[in-house]
Amino acid sequence: MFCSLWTLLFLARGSMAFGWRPSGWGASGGRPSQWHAPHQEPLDAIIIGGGSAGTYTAIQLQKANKSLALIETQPRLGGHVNTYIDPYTNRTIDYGVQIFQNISVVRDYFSYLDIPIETATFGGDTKTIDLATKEVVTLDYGAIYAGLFEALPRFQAQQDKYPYLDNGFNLPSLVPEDLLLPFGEWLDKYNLSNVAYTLWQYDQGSGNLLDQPVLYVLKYSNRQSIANLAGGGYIQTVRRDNQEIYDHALEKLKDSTHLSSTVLDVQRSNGCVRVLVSTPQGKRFLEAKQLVLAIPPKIENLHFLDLNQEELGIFRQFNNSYYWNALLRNTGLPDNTSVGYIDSRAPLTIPAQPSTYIISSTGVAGLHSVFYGSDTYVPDEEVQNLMAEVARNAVKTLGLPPSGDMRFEGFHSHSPFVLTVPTDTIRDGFYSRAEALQGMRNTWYTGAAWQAQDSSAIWNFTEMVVLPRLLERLG
Ligand SMILES: Cc1cc2nc3c(=O)[nH]c(=O)nc-3n(C[C@H](O)[C@H](O)[C@H](O)COP(=O)(O)OP(=O)(O)OC[C@H]3O[C@@H](n4cnc5c(N)ncnc54)[C@H](O)[C@@H]3O)c2cc1C
Ligand SMILES: *[C@@H]1O[C@H](CO)[C@@H](O)[C@H](O)[C@H]1NC(C)=O
Ligand SMILES: *[C@@H]1O[C@H](CO)[C@@H](O)[C@H](O)[C@H]1NC(C)=O
Ligand SMILES: *[C@@H]1O[C@H](CO)[C@@H](O)[C@H](O)[C@H]1NC(C)=O
Ligand SMILES: *[C@@H]1O[C@H](CO)[C@@H](O)[C@H](O)[C@H]1NC(C)=O
Ligand SMILES: *[C@@H]1O[C@H](CO)[C@@H](O)[C@H](O)[C@H]1NC(C)=O
Ligand SMILES: *[C@@H]1O[C@H](CO)[C@@H](O)[C@H](O)[C@H]1NC(C)=O
Ligand SMILES: CC(=O)N[C@H]1CO[C@H](CO)[C@@H](O)[C@@H]1O
Repeated sequence: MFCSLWTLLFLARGSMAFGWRPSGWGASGGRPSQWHAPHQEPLDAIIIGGGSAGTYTAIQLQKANKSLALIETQPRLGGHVNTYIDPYTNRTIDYGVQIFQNISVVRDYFSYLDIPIETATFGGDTKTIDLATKEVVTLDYGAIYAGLFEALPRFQAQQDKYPYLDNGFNLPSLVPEDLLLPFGEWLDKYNLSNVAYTLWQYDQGSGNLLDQPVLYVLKYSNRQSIANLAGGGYIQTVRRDNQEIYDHALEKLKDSTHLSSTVLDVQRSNGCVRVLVSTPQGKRFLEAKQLVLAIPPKIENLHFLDLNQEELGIFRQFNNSYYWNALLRNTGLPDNTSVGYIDSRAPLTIPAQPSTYIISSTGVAGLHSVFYGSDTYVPDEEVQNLMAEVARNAVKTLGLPPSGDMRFEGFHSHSPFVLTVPTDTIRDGFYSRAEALQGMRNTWYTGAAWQAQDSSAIWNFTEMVVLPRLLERLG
């Protein structure tokens, strides 16, 4: 009820801050309809970010009969999903998000969106190149798996010490020192080095794995994920079209979704959230009772937000890793052959960053996906050149004839990827202060920074932690 009273003040502020002039209102020069329209009830929630977390939140709020707006900068929902439709075979390839966890939250969500699932399979032949010698090495998979499966239960016993890491970062005020150790030291301490290489392959994009605080590794490789690795199995979509998850969600949400839209300003006061958004149809002014931020909360992404000192103090501290993927046609590598990497001179043979994780077969003739990570900034153009070079070198190392017409069918930066803070900052209670922001100033937070780079775990976190409190607030 306070919303309307503040509208004009907000519009005045918006017009000053962004040079809002009548001539700039929409292509026709008309005014936003909200300017004159008598105020309707504010929406229940405005969600900023239509990736994994924001789309899930929107669908669940809609199911609970709440009114909402979902704002996404891209012309599609889905965030890190990259689905390519091969024009030659009409087959789809997911070279972004690929696998999910077999948990009820995921099964229910996919069933609601009519997305059939099956147990994930990882096929094909992997050649491993040693970056130190630039030669193909034959790995003794029997010994590797024996070591891994001996160590996994001991790894799980360590995870079980921290059940509060399942959802969110609910760290005790005295953060266990083990969680702050660099992962490499912790592996030595508990004789768990046999899990290292496999976790490096799974925890892609998280920077230098062995240097990271154990906390982040246990968040990414959470208990459910390790259980899948140890035997339960991941799941994948039968139609191998993960964009379809989001396209089906969009069909349900289309009246509430603003794609290709940019948030210009957010004002939160007196129990009301006011958002000024630039849409392809012109500027829109939205009001809601609650705000959900489902974007990476790096300070440079939040210029539109009326941050207070507490929020600023949290968001300005995030560091991040960098992650890229690409789809290459005609690399010269055989179909169904993937190329992995070790560095025999590096600790636990894990290649130092920046590095290629894998050149992966896709199951579709002529196409391979490539994944590249760094803990420091690298310009996208340089990464793209490095990926091409890595593919050419792999072909050469495998003794195959070079390809004359290799080309990129897709290339994406997914940075900022994993958001982290330094060890001392964790010890000083960063995450207690961050978690305390939930619900403050009618604002809620979800997404990878609050859980991990794992869609399934993000949906579970959203379902179990964020939505119950948000719905309670909405009454
Ligand atoms: C290559 C790759 C492979 C992956 N594979 C898997 C996998 O197999 N399984 C798995 O579970 N996870 C996987 N992940 C991780 C998973 O994608 C992420 O954990 C998940 O997408 C994070 O969800 P999110 O909602 O936090 O962020 P995102 O999905 O990135 O969503 C954020 C959204 O907000 C939008 N946005 C940003 N800023 C604004 C703004 N100012 N206004 C409006 N919108 C904005 C973005 O465009 C984006 O759509 C993978 C990630 C990558 C990059
Ligand atoms: C939402 O509304 C529909 C139709 O009015 C109703 O059937 C359903 O029970 C409501 N759901 C909730 C969660 O209130
Ligand atoms: C391509 O595949 C889609 C999805 O399976 C299908 O709907 C469409 O008809 C196919 N198109 C062609 C040209 O085969
Ligand atoms: C998911 O797990 C259940 C057992 O909890 C199993 O019955 C089912 O087959 C699994 N689903 C898939 C797609 O693997
Ligand atoms: C470490 O674990 C390996 C098995 O992975 C075992 O052979 C070895 O004895 C263990 N070392 C110590 C010091 O416990
Ligand atoms: C890859 O291997 C699978 C299973 O062996 C086979 O069905 C498929 O045709 C192969 N794909 C290509 C592109 O060779
Ligand atoms: C999902 O949430 C429940 C309840 O908090 C938790 O017990 C479980 O471990 C979570 N599962 C995953 C995969 O995150
Ligand atoms: C916000 C930010 O970038 N913080 C830190 C990231 O990591 C480097 C190296 O540890 C620090 O110097 C930054 O201050």
